[in-house]
Amino acid sequence: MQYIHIETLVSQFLYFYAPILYYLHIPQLRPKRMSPAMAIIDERKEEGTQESQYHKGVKQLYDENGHLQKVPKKYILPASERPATNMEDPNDATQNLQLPIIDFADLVGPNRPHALQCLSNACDKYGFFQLVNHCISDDILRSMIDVSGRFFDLPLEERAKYMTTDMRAPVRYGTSFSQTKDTVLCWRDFFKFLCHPLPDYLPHWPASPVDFRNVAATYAEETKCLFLGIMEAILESLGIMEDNQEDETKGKDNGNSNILKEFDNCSHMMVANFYPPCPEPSLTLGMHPHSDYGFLTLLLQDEVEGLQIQFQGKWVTVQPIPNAFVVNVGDHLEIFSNGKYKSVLHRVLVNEVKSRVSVASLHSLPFNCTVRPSPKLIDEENPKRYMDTDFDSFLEYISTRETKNKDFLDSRKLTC
Ligand SMILES: O=C(O)CCC(=O)C(=O)O
Repeated sequence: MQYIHIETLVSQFLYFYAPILYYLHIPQLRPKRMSPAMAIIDERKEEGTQESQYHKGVKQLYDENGHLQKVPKKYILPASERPATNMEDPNDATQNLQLPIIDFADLVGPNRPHALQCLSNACDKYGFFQLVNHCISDDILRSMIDVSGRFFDLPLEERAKYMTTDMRAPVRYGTSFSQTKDTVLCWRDFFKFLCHPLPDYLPHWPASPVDFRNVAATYAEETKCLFLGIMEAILESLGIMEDNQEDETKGKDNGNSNILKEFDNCSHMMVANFYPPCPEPSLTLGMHPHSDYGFLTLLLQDEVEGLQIQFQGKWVTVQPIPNAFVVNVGDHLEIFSNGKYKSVLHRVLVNEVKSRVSVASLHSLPFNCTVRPSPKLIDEENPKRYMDTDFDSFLEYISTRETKNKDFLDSRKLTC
């Protein structure tokens, strides 16, 4: 009798009470009226869901919410960091800047001495210039913008194959600057891929769109060649080119003295950027103010304006010139030139109507090299202004904090 009673209780529990207890512990099946503690758990869960949504990027956010009327909170900058439209704000970006235009044909022709003067002035005064007549065909440039746009148009599952937070990955798809560290996210998705040596990296590049590898490989080779041409001119404009050759014949190692040779084997990374239309462009940015880490960046932008550089304390918009490159001095060139040519803060605005695509080609010394001020540019009047640095310290720096402005470079400055 006693035995039957226990058995009844057990089966009653299993068949009747257990499912109820189970049901009460599944959050989605819980009754609508919750205790305050239960409500908090639910809110956190919702926040968690949104975070993972943001990690899919702004393209996805935009595509999934065609009706998106507002920028989600996660993208809203503090008022002081928003792109101002207010005339009274001293940081107001109402003007467009006509950047110096360097004609590459002049740099390699009989007008070289004059072109070198213009180049020196551009690097010294602006840290940016537009490069025209550079010999890379319009067709290659158009194809690169086009294939990058088509890459971002692929279904998320295809793009997501390249999502990683590993900064050393040969290819990396992501959003914002650092989606895990940025307190406020940028309205930008990116695809970064290493390019040199090409045979090592090409197999890692996307096989879709089908022409991606072909187009990007041609573009990578051409931009590398162009970078070498500009870099040679920049070394000459710094007055260290002849010495370079002399040192070479004397076989003297003078701290990056053979730098042009080292650039043959340079680190080369390409970044394709995608900025979808944004419902409230005055509250956010496509890219926060930053400088680039390498020697030079060759930026190709489509016809949609958005790039702004800081010039004389103001944000000014760079007008796209069809098929021109926007070239800018990076942190490594600032270090190498011992501060003569400075990397310049730049940022990207977004707009309500058009998406924008740009492709940045970043060039520096091989990843395992040390970058240091050229001894030729150090003397009593110009003491060494920067510590030696390398790519590892840069990666270590950016992967352990939210970086702002030029703070990596600032961390390398010596107080003379
Ligand atoms: O999209 C742009 O105009 C600028 C991109 C940029 O600054 C970068 O990729 O570092």
